[in-house]
Amino acid sequence: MPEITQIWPEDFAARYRARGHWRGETFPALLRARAAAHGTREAVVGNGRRMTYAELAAGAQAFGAGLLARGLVPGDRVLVQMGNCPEFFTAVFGLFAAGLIPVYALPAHRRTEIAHLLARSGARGMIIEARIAGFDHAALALSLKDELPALEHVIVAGSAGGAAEMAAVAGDPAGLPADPDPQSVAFLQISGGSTGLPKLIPRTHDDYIYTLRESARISGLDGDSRYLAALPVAHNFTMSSPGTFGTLYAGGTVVLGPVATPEACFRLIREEAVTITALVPPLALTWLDAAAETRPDIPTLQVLQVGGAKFLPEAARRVRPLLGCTLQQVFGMAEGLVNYTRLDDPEEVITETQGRPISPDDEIRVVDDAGDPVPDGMAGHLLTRGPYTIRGYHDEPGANARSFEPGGWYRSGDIVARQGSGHLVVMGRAGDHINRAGEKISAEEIEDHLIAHPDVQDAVVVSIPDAVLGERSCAFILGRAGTAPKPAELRRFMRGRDIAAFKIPDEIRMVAALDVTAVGKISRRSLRETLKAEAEARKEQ
Ligand code: OOB
Repeated sequence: MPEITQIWPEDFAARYRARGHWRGETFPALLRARAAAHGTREAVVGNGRRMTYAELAAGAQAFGAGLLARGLVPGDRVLVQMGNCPEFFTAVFGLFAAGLIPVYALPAHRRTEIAHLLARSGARGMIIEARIAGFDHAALALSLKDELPALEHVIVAGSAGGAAEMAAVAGDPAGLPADPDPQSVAFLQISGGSTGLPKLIPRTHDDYIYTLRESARISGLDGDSRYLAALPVAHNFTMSSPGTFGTLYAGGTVVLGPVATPEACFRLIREEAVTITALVPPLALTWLDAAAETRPDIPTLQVLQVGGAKFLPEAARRVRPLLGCTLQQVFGMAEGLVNYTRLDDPEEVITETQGRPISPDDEIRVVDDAGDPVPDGMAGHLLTRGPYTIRGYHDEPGANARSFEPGGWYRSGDIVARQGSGHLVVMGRAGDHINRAGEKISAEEIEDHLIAHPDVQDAVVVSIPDAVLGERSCAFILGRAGTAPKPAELRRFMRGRDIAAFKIPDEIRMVAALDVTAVGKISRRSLRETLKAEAEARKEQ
């Protein structure tokens, strides 16, 4: 198992320290400091529980010590798959306190993704919610434990036969290790996955806490802020932009939304006096429609952040009139770079751009296919490096060679245009990836599943523009000679592959042949063009 590290060249690291970005802060020290400064203030509210900073810190320390008492050792990886529940914070800060490294999985992930993340990270433990939205995560975890010798510990919030209960895992905090090296890896975030299964993104204490401090400032957070987590807590947007961790950094209160529907969230915003929340564009659209209908009384809400996928100006302009708050567009990636519109930017910047970088030391290059810089205002590939953008994925030599350029530049796969002011406008993606309501789907991964069907000779997955989801997926299927699997049968087959449900193609089309490019590769471009022509023909009707 390769060591888990994230290393910037020493001259860059020295600059990031000298400029005050990396301050040697660590997650265990951060929570202790907040608990000491305002222990009685509410840190996390959700599922009918209210936890103060002192309770969160004490609970996390006892839990972390309990994990070590069970035989985990600092540096071990532990996969965390939980919904938006307070125990998520006890678990993750407990892992930090014990020097253990969380690996974040999303609730939508199923056996295929979880087994991959466990194997790649070499995880020795899993901390899960026994059930999330009706799915039995405990049964899945226990069956994986039988199969994977490295996976020794399954701990559940709630209860499930055969697994340790989180509440019973407690030890003496005196047994916790010294604080980690601020440049060491704090956790493994996962990539949106543009090719194949999710990749592991090692983030350090120093680099991530820098983004929390600056994101909190840019989004106007302070000790009175109340952040509603409506999106999954394990996603990088919800966690750090400024998200739940940025809120804890600022000494505010995290309010957990079990679902992101407008009815439930408007009520929570009212009851919990929420000041800021974050959505992906399709959810923002449902909130806007609901608000147009019901005119909710939510005067405490100051900021609505929208990100994860492109939010169109048309919708963006409706935010203030309908929700009575400032829109903040957020264009970020788990690999690092995050852009924000600033709260005091002119209205047209807020509605028409995806913001500008957090840091004066975020370096941005917009280049053409040959790698040459394009002038401002022209679309090109976004390359970036900076004080919180990784220099490589964990144990992915192939992906690292593709995604990182000499000099350490990360090739984001996004096509953007930079304005003279430094604001970026996202124009699309270069790669074969579908951004379905902010969930990133790798075309290649889905094609792999489809061609596993005995009647499928070849499969190509492309995105189709969708008014609600932004993009949806369409699979073109070439059947084996003499066979034509039915779309319903292929859907059933895909469900049986134990993958996240959002990856099952929205549309499946049988074709008699697939166009190929000059080098004999199947032409996704020609398929996309077919779909586009169809959409335009429909519009004209
Ligand atoms: C966020 O992170 P990921 O890692 O799930 O996905 C990153 C990709 C970007 O490369 C881009 O393709 C797309 O998601 N994206 C946007 C966008 N925000 C993200 N595309 C257009 N407009 C936007 N506002 O999605 C993420 C991480 C941190 C903060 C916010 C989002």
